[in-house]
Amino acid sequence: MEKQLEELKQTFSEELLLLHSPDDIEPMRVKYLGRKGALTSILRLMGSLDPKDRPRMGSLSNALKVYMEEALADKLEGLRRGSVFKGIDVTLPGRAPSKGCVHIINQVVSELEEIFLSLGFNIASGPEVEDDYHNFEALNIPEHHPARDMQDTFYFSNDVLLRTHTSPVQIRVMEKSGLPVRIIAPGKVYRCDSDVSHTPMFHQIEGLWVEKGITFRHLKGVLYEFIHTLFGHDIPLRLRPSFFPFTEPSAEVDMGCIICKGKGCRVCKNSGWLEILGCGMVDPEVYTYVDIDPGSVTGFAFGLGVERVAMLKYGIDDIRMFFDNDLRFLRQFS
Ligand code: 2U9
Repeated sequence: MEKQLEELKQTFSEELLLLHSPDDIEPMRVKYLGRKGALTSILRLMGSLDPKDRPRMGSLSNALKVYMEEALADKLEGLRRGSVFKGIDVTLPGRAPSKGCVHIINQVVSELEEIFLSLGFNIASGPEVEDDYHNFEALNIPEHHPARDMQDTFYFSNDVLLRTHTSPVQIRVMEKSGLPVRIIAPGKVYRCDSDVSHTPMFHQIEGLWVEKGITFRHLKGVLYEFIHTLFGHDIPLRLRPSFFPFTEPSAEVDMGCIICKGKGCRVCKNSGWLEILGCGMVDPEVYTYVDIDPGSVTGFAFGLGVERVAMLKYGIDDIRMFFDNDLRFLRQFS
């Protein structure tokens, strides 16, 4: 009898799902719960059971009766609202789809691109998996230079690696398109490093302007205009001598600390200045790798970390926040 009750529950439930009109409910109730209904017929067999089994069977059949009555009542209510479709109650409150937004880093990349486009630069891109030649050798970074260290670079093999900067894009453009070149190369770069100001992947924008007659004054004019557009025209800027293997002379541009207005604070390490980008005149040696006569042209190049710009712009003190995918953080920039 227990098996019969189970089978009855199963057929009842399947049949209930197929009802489409409130008018179907009463015939179904009669079919299962009426005087000659399926459950009533099983209950009639109760008398023939062993007396010790009767209390358990009584309670099981009573539970099934309650189940059927409630299921019929629920179904009737749903059908009256005209909203039950094959067992799915579409009137249940839905999950509101949350509106997405562009990741803050991509927003900043777009903002920087816009500035350089307005200054006459074009946007170039290239592979993230690079060869040693384009990532290092053609940039005047010789074999035993510390930048090639396994600890900084993700290598797939001796020759294949994840680019550590977007400079190989500029090498590829010079190899392919010839001169003049006036491009920025935005994109992801990879270095084996992780702390509050370093992540194994981050974004760079590098730029290159090579053309007859380009001087350090062009470098200064373009980069100062870029930083002033980004952070405001009142911000003080300075050029500080530096070194990169691919530029000579090289420099870094500092801007007055936007947090303490130059008075000295934790962010600027009490110097009143924040380093914002690196730059320099392209080292003549680099031209020889791309078959350009070093005597015929000059050019300048620069590079900046997009996360660093975003951290300064929005007062974020841990770079890892950008990649933790915590929606409470990311939604602030929607
Ligand atoms: C070619 C020739 C020269 C690109 C340059 C920098 C200076 C620089 C850093 C900024 C912060 C990297 O993200 S960062 O750590 N970059 O300071 N990059 S000049 O010079 C080039 C590029 C391509 C053919």
